Amino acid sequence: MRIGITCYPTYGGSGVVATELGIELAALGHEVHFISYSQPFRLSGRDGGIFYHEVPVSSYPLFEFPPYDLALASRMAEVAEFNELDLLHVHYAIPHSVSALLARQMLATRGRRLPFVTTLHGTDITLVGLDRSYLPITRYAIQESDGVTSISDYLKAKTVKDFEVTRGIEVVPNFVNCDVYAPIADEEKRAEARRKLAAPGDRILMHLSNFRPVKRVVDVVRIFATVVREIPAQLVLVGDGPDRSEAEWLARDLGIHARVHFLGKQERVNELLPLADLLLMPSELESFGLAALEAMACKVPSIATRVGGVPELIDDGVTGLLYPVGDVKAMAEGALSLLGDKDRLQAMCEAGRKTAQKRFCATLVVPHYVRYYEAVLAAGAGE
Ligand code: GMT
Repeated sequence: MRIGITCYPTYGGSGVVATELGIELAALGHEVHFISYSQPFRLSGRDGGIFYHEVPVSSYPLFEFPPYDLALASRMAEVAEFNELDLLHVHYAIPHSVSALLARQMLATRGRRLPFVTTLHGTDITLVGLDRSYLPITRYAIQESDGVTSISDYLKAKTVKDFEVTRGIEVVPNFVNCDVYAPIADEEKRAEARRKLAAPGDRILMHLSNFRPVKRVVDVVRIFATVVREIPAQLVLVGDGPDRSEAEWLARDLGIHARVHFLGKQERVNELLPLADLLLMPSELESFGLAALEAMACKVPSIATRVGGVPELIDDGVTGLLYPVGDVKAMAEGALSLLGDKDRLQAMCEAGRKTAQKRFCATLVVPHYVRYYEAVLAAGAGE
């Protein structure tokens, strides 16, 4: 198939899923065309069969708000026509599904069929999508998509309820490449890499996100502050975003900044995650929680919140520990008790990797997307 993929190319789960999907599809022999305003950050020239088409958005004094969604629709239609795309797959409903809808209509007038699949990721439904200024058009574009997928049962139910969507939604969970995200088998190599972040004997707690308010990065620092009062440990924060400065200030105010390391945006998180003992994901909401899955594949359990789609990923007490949002004390106690129980921690590491392999491995989930594309194409074949 020739597939066009549109996503937010910046640091964020939906862009990561879209990019990894493109890479996996290309590895299966499909031709993949990314259409976005800049190159998705995890794409950096990894494989053949992948093409990138930038969407130029021209500014004009009259445009206080340059209309990216229109420029995107035009580019989608062009790329589809020039490269004979079979379908478009857009990640994050706003505004990508609306642009795809326009592109489909534009091409229909030229006698060309361009079905599109919309994948719902989270805040496109739970936050931004509920804004009255976006809700009607988001609902319309979801309803009119040729296929709609959601990354969890939770998000599907939320979409049906809040958007009164009546069309079918296929749940296709997020996935991880279990070869790329894997523990470091050689203990000496792992110990050597850990020494760059922590003294021998120190525990490493990690956080990975876009540092948006929904991630509650301040809670991460507070959890760590309690942990480090009891045991020698380091906190490694990967990513960047609006709440980073507040977290940095808090680490200073609490006098723990020498043990808190803000690494900023990192491209090869698969090399960092296996160095951690625990991942902290105290989010207000996660429709899935991709960072926790990537960590599980690396044999790193999460201390996380029982929200949204997280319980579909993390089996509380088996592959991680779940707590109410904001219960920093309980999360710190959970982290301490797990780190203090070698056998339980080891069992959780093993169970996490097994779950990643059995339920969320790219080799299982990517073919699910392919089957779904085929069904979408077959459904409209007679039109
Ligand atoms: O995190 C966000 O606010 C936006 C979104 C994104 O674009 O990164 O994240 C969502 O999609 C991820 C990938 O499917 C999921 O793992 C996240 O749980 C989900 N975030 C929320 O639901 C808050």
